[in-house]
Amino acid sequence: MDIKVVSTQPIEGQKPGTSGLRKKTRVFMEPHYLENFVQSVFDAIGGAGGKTFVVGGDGRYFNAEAIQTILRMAAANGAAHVIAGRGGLLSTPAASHLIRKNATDGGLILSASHNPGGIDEDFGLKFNIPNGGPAPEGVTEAIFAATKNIGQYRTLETPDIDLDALGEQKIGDMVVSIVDPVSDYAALMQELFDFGAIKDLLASGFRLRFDAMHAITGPYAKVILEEMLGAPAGSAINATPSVDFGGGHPDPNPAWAKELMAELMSDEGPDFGAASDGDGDRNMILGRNFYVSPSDSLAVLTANAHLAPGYANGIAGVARSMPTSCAADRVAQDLGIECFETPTGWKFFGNLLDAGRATICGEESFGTGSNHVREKDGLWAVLLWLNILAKKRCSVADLVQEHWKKYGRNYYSRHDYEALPKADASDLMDRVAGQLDTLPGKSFAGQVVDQADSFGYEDPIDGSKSSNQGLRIRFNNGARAVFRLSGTGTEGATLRLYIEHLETDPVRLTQDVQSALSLVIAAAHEIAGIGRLNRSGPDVIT
Ligand code: VG1
Ligand code: CO
Repeated sequence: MDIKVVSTQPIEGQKPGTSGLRKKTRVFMEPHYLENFVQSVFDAIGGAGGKTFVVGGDGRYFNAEAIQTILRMAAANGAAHVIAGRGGLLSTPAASHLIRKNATDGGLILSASHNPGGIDEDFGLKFNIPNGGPAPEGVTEAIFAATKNIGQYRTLETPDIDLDALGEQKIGDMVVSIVDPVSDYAALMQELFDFGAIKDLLASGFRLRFDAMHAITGPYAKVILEEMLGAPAGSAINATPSVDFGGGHPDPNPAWAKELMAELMSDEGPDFGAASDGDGDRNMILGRNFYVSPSDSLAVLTANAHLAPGYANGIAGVARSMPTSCAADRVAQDLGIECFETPTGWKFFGNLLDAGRATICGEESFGTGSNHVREKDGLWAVLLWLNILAKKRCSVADLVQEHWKKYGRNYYSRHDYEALPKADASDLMDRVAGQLDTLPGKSFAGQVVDQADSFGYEDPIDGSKSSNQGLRIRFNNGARAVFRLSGTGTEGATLRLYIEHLETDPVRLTQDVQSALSLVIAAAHEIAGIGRLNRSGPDVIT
């Protein structure tokens, strides 16, 4: 094996964000860019020598080329074995499962998730640790430190391997196993859910539509929903992964999943609709003429998970990211289980899941998952919903509305202001942060501030601390506004404003969401001076 040691220099800005390093594809394609980061990952984890990794991605532009580079570098760094998905494809949850199932030393997942793909769009790479979850902050900081110190990387001069050939090949001394991306994951889903009950539901005339948004979940949905569960062919749409996601945003929300929304928001629509994102870890759930907000979905799944065999003994606890609505908290209280509030990003759930303190976790950003892997999981959420509906035999709307009657409804929305000049976004955050101490007692749009703080988190398992995780303002009527800057964008800065208001009056449970929240929105605008952004409104409202 002829190892090539290439001299390089640190490249600015290789700091992993909420979920790995995300940059414009052309940036990742610059000389040494990918190589520097990959070598830094290996250096930060004490080298790759003798180790086994899982490698796969969401199939976006540059996925296959980047995988060839990573494989050569892994071999040159002494790795013993890499398990890769056929065609270089693995959904993020499937990669997490393979990392765990094979007791590997971690994995490299290539994805920029819900961000568009293509040579002029986004690319991303993240390292997951042996528990299958995204590297926690301690590890991402070590990786970033290594990127600032790097002087050389190791690679080989070898021809590309055939990523489409199942079975074993060798690069230098390293074995590469190419595996079917779907089969192990599908088997795991079969263990967790009552496939017989879901099959019966689908055979009874219940119609479903799943939109893979030209991204990674297409092949998974075809096998699981159509072949294994018997949904008619064509139930999964946009099911062939493409390098640029058909030119769209593979982001499962009402703004980007327009085709699916149009079909479901009709009296003749299917009974159930769902979509997933670029790398398969997000989900949007719809019923006929009914949209389920992700925060409500988390609460409904927590309340009903016991109907699925994998959770028949109940769940130990639930965890949600701080900006996610408090709907799940009341379910946890009712069930007598623990409820955790963590910073945004799945990496913060890992310790709680490993320790058995949380079983189900969720984020307002269309992410839900459980202890079956250490990532959020789009198809898992779809299957849990179907399992619950198969047992309850009611509509999505009835299930959620019954839930609201019992627990109240957290009206909830997120307003995103994208690609802002960085200075404008940080000025706004400074403006809010500067007022935190003096806000309590003051009134905005007729609502009085009760508490205001900058969210910090101390991990209850390992005691690690994370500060500055969002600015929270709570009003004395229980409403809440949260300000945060995105850690996944690749252009300027994205401001996220999260707003929620709890309604328990049974006759006020079916209002229009934006109107129900209008006073909290007005108060948030006033406090932050949103008008100074010079935008006519948010770019995306979910
Ligand atoms: C966003 C979401 C966050 C999610 C993250 C990764 O992060 O808000 O909840 O965990 O994306 O999801 P940010 O920092 O942009 O708000 V994915 O599906 O992009 O891996
Ligand atoms: Co994703």
